[in-house]
Amino acid sequence: MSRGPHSPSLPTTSELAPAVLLELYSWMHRIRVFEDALLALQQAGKVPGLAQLCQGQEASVVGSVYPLRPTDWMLATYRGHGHAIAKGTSLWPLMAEMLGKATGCCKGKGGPMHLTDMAVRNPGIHPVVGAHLPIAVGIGMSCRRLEPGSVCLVDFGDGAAQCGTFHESLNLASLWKLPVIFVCENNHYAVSVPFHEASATRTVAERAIAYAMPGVLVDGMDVIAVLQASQDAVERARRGEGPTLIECSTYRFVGHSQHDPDNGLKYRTQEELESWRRRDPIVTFRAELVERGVPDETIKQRESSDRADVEDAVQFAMDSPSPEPEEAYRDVY
Ligand SMILES: Cc1ncc(C[n+]2csc(CCOP(=O)(O)OP(=O)(O)O)c2C)c(N)n1
Ligand SMILES: [Mg+2]
Repeated sequence: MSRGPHSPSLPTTSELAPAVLLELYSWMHRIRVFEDALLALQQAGKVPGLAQLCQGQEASVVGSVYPLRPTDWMLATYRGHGHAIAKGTSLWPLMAEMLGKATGCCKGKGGPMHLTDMAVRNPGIHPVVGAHLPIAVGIGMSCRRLEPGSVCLVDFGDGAAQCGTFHESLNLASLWKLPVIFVCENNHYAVSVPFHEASATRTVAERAIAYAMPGVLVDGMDVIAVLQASQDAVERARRGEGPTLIECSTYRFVGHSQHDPDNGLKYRTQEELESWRRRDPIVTFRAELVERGVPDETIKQRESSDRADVEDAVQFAMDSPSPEPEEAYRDVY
């Protein structure tokens, strides 16, 4: 099953219907279950290349992407498999791509690090830190000229915010009032380097003033807070008023990659990890759903359907063939 992309006209947060709340929860839950399965496949040696997980950051992912229309564009980092799911890539070709199979959304040639899905306007998750920000500015320019009303959302980490491309991109996007939404997922570490040891400013959001755009700092563990910030930024961009910088304060529950297998405990403390885990966006939002009147049984049904879909996607990927050798020369420029 592939659930369709998102409502073009979302109500304000206070008016969000139980069905929308359930949808937001389910997107986060699917991403978590998908990544649990991906991790198990990786540990079993089935994933060629690195698959870097966004576990803990799902509220930032889903809240920021949800207001986008199917016709809007989105770019993310290597940690962007959740973004691909939220933008509408079906779990089956996505999982097949993770295993480098011919049925993958890049015919097995993208893998976990170079995934693209132009069918949902995701021109790529990018392994080179900060390299996709100028691409987002270019897409923003093409949106303004060729597809007025469309926007481009670009997700990046706190490490990327220290790159020269960050400054160039924000400056140009603001100068030309391009419809770009810059979303920094500040998980407080770039590999093992803490944010406060790499940034001259206390936050990323406060840098927006230097580029004459709004800068918003949100709780990246709260899907509704992120959604509201993203929706405001998307609407501003659609009105032709230019870009916004959103900083989501969040945390990854796992190591930077499979080469950092002890959940990053060489450079961060168990207490810090536990204190963020107590704010797990999926657990806390589930409790909020129940409080807002969504029946527990309905949530459980959705959870088991998410799990069944992921299991089916894994089976599909495992059963799929590898690409033929000639495939290496197709779609290459
Ligand atoms: C230009 C460049 N320099 C260095 C690297 C190696 N590298 C891979 S991920 C990473 C850290 C990025 O941290 P951040 O932007 O905070 O994203 P996060 O991994 O926390 O999501 C680095 C330095 C790279 N991929 N590209
Ligand atoms: Mg980071």
